[in-house]
Amino acid sequence: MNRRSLILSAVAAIALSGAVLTTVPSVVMAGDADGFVAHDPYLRSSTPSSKSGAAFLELTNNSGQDDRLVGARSPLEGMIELHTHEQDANGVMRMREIEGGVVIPAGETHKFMRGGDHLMFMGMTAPLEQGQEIAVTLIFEKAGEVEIIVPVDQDRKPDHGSMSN
Ligand SMILES: [Cu+2]
Repeated sequence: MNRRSLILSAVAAIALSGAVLTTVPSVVMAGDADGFVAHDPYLRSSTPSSKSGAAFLELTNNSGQDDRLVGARSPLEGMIELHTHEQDANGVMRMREIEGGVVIPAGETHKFMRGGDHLMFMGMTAPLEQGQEIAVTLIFEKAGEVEIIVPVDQDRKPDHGSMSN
């Protein structure tokens, strides 16, 4: 609850700044040249009945200015945190929340990928269904809210730099 209220107050702060939420949030599909382009998004859970999952995508900033992804939400129960993986002192890879959001400079692409940064879905109350399409709202510091569609793909294998399915 604590983290959730923190995120909600962050969103409220953005709204109060007047930068966003004064209009209907823009819906940006892959290929929109003027905002953020989400390439190949997908969401999966580690086991079919898991109450948490992770979403991966490549996010390109075509907005013309540096920006920062500060949060995300979806209609699913629970919440979404921005996570990354890092090695602890014992050499074990662990997930942790990214403090302060993810900076994406103008014209650059940030990869949310297996073993790296990801959108962590926590506290889900129903299992993800293969092929289900989730409307995920990405919240940017400057661009405001951008909705993308993220399909559930439980079968997706990690990419290893090659272009394959
Ligand atoms: Cu995570």
